[in-house]
Amino acid sequence: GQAVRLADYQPTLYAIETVDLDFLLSPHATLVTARLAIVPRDGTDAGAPLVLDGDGLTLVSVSLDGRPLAAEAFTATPDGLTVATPPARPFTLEIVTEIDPEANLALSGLYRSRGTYCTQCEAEGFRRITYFLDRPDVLSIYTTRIEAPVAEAPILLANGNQIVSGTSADGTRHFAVWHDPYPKPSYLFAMVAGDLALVRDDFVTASGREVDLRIYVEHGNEDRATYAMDALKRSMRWDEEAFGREYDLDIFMIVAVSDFNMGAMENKGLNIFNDKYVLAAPETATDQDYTGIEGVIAHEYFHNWTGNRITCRDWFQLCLKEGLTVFRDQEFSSDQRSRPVKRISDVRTLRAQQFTEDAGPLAHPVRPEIYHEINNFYTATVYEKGAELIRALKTLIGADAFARGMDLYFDRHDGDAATIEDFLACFAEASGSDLAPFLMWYRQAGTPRVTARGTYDAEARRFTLDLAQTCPPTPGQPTKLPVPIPVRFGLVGPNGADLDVTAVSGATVKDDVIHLTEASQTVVFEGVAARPVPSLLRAFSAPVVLDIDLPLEDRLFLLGHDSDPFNRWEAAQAIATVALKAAAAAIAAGGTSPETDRSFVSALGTVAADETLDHAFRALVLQLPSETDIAREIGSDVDPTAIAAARRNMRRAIAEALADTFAGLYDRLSTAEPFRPDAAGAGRRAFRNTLLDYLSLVPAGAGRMERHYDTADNMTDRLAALTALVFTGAAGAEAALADFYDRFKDHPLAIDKWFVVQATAPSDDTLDTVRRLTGHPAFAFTNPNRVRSLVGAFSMANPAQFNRPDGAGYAFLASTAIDLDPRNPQLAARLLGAFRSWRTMEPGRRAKAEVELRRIAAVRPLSPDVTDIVGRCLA
Ligand code: B3K
Ligand code: ZN
Repeated sequence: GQAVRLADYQPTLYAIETVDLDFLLSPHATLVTARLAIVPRDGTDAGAPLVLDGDGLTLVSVSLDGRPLAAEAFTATPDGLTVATPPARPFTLEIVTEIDPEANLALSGLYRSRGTYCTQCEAEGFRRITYFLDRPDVLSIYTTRIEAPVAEAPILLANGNQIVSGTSADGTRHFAVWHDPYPKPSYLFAMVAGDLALVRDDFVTASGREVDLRIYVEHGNEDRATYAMDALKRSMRWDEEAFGREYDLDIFMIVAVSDFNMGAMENKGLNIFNDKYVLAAPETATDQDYTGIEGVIAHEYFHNWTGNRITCRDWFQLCLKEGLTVFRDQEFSSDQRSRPVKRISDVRTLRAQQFTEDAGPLAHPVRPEIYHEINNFYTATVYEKGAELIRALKTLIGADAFARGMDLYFDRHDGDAATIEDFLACFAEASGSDLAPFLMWYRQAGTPRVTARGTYDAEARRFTLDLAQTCPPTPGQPTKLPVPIPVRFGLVGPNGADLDVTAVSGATVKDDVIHLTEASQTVVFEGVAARPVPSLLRAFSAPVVLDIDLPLEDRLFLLGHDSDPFNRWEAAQAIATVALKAAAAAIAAGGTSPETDRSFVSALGTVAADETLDHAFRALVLQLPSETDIAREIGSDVDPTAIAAARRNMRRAIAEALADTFAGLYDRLSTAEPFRPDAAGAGRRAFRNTLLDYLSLVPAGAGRMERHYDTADNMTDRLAALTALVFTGAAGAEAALADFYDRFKDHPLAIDKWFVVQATAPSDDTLDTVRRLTGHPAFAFTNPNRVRSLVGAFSMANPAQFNRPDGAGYAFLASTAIDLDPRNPQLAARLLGAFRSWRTMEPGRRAKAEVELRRIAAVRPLSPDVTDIVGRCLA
């Protein structure tokens, strides 16, 4: 792909006011007629060429105002259609293209998923359907006619409301016409046709509009859509209450399909979902699946305002809709469940995905300024860091100003294709503050590092906090400027309560938030009665790395006493990280792990047994930082084998020391309760399964693992037991794997978990197993969920095995991506993200990874998607 630059943005010369689409569906030869009402924009030179995007299209005919265009009046290739000198007045262009949905394995444009016709147009899939100005700042009113054989496709859907339908005299063919009254960019277009079952409900909006809610699934899956429907209704209500946003059409539809490149898509009035984020039943879906469904249903629904009603001017502004919508879905889930637990889970994901991305060759700003392939920018940085920036903004300006800014944004920009500058201007106005410095957060890649040093002067009753921020270089950005960082804090006194702070100087401090705006600032607190333990970055108030060298006793104190639950959890993580880094270094140098600190272990025991704490919270505190987190903290010359060993040793030490406590807690939780996928039930299972995980490492686990598996009445528990059996190489592992397969062989989404367990097993045989499973009848390279469960899980979630010292993991991923690339380049590129940390490896692994990356780069042809990822990895 050509480089596209933000600095080069120009509006189009022509507007497309209405789009009338006509689909004559046929598996291998669908005819698409597009009638476009085109208007030269003010200032466009008379007769300036009209250049439409295409991608792999076959043109059948093109006419202007009803007359076929002469051959010399236009040029058409598969990848574009140019009308040399269009009229200098409004005109209608009618384009007929022929496409082959059945052969479309890239799952972009119009394709078939198990016989159902469906579309995916974001970011640039619409140009695979017809020639168009396929960019988000061209907003049009769409009317869509779909015609198909009744037997093949009894259901015909598109955006908006159905206005006409009919059947041929002999009853074999039918059609439906859908009209969407809201102007939208082409990436939000959708149509679906197939033989699907319907689950219906309804919703009355705050102002009394009745909305017909429909979820379409494959026949037989109707019972498994109830949770999604419930999540949808809760999302609709919440958006009214929390953001004052009502739904705006008479119908809202969700279609679940099996073959989908990502989670879901927010097409206006017709969301299309990966069925993984719709279908759930207790026997086949884990609590994580339920929360995933709730979050993604909410996310896509919330896009109706943040993304659809107000869309992006260009793809550089992707975070305008994605960061904001992730923030909104996170807030929703926090309100539906436990806020601290949600916050900790989100920060774990942020660190694992975004911090890791930000620390390597694929690092890019939340709002990038250049791209070669936009599909590679649907990243943790745009989504998750984008959401963190919204939260940090809210923390800096306060909840009231933030709410006023949101209202202003909705008022002022409804119907617009907007930019980050437009968005920030609303908050600057609402808060009366200058947000120009805040824009640097969007422009600079890299994770800022905040260093904090506290000193207490008992005599002067003064606590001095020296804060400094730096940001490491990232590709194309060698030097960085300071950004405004909200540091939520408390000074924790000896009794565990926050000390009252009477006077401060050195920085703006509003309520419990320090505004760190300079490269370094010293904040002085006067009247501090006793030596405090600073609790900084409470609730993770900004996406930064906090470097504070608190002694172990202070961290243990925060773990036991901090009023901020996030920082209690964080204290345990920090203690473990320090110890795991030291242990990994010792092991890598040929030594053995130092012993795990007893006071830390006993503190974990205390938290585990503290019945005043949520089960879910206790589970999170007991979970050590991941191997990926430890590797990122080490930063260079990483030896993933040593990290895995260090982590395994610490888990075993904790399990051995606390075996009795854990067994007692586990046994007391074993009383059967009916399955409910709510926060309390999920928390109980998470805690019990975390205990089982520890017990699996000691003799006490032996019988419990099998019993846990055999008595499980839900997937969360069954999968936890299966994982423990497989990961410990227990005698019962093979039998459990066989049983699991047998039970769920008709449930592909459950079989995905069976692939994940085997692909993430900490065994030197895992790569062989993964290779063998690619030939399993339940596996298919054409299905992204299968590929992600096996190849993706191995490469992203099994660092020690993917980064095998012999390079065989790298070679496997490279070969897989090379095979996949001609069929599904987006998926191939996504998998190759696993190479994002290759430069941090020790020299032996680094050399082997480089060989594989170069091998991929030399393949011809190679998609723009893979070319871009590999090119950036090697740059
Ligand atoms: N907007 C879509 C993502 C589209 C990805 C295109 N490669 C889903 C979402 O973020 O809601
Ligand atoms: Zn989104």
